[in-house]
Amino acid sequence: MQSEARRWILHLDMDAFFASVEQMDRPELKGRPVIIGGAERGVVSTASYEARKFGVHSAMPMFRAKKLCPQGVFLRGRMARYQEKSREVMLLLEKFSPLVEQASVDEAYLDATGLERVFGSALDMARQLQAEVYAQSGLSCSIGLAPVKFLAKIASDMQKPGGLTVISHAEVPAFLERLPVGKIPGVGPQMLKNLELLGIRRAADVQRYPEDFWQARLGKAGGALFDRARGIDPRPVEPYTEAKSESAENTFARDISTVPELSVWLLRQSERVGRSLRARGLFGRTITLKLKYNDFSQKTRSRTLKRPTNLTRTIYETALELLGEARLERPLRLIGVGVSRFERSGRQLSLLPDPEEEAAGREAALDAALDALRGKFGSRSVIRGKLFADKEEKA
Ligand code: TTP
Ligand code: MG
Repeated sequence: MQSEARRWILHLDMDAFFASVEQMDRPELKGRPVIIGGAERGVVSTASYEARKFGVHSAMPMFRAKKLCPQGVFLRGRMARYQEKSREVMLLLEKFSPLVEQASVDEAYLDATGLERVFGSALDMARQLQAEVYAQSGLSCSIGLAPVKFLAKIASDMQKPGGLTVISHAEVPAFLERLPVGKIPGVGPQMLKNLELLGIRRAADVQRYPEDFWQARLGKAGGALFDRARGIDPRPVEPYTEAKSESAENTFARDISTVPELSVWLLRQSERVGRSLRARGLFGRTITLKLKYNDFSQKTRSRTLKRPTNLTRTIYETALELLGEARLERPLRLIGVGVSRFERSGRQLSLLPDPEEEAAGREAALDAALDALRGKFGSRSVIRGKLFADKEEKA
């Protein structure tokens, strides 16, 4: 507990993120109820704080939002733009600490331990960060500062929008005395009911029963609940390492020198890489083609895309372009494709504003369907046949 005493975790969450971006890009929308949604299952993605006064909130059916707030400005949303602003904010956070973990499209944790010495106090650092986010991105955020992750997250939500909430080390016990147990992450509606039956309403009440009791009932989750209820959350801030990559390569039984033959391998590899990225919920910005000639000399060529992707088609087509540019010098004994510079997906990737994104959405649906089939029947069950034939002929 000694080292815990000086730990500071900051959690940042943008205010009404998608709606705020629209209000910033279109100043005439400032102060008006803006509701983003409809693209995904006909529900609200988010609503500006002006719209929330009418009772509109995320996940509500759009028709209901229209009834509650007929004067609202209803928009489908522009996911690419939100991703761009998200990236901007995340890069800015990295100027404050190398330990930044993006948790969703508009949320991040930052390990602020020790930064208080640089900025005067942890609170000063948080203030400066909040001001900087606003100055640089034009968007407002709420910040929570606490000794551990889950408390920082709860704190960031306490005074939205524009909030800055600190739970100091000394305040933690009193905070847990008051905290409704349902606010502890992992406590869902069913568990909440069971806890209520045991007379447990506040986080601190969990301690009325010993750790064994919780572990016997809930297993691992019981241990975590018992810990959180005492203010313990050992999870570190895990910065995302961009160096990671996903790749596939094959050495041929005999050397190959024609593009149509090579493209068959590339397609298979793109599929493998894409599928693995999709399974991990990752998107990569850089596509790399690797070639090894029959004299064992090796060559790589990379291209960085405007938007991160995990689509088989995009990976494949980029690799094919790179192959076209490589001008094969001699027969190849190996070809491979890799994707790197990962970014996390937003969870709302089916918000499809512009035509390019619409096409990407259709591709994503196709990939998802094929992934599901392969998951069921094995990776060799589905083969993309003529799908990319037009491109292959050109190549
Ligand atoms: P949140 O941070 O949950 O919501 P928010 O930023 O709009 O509002 P606030 O944090 O001030 O309460 O989610 C971030 C973005 O994610 C949000 O702007 C839109 C999107 N989103 C959805 O698309 N569907 C959802 O159900 C939720 C909760 C969010
Ligand atoms: Mg938010």
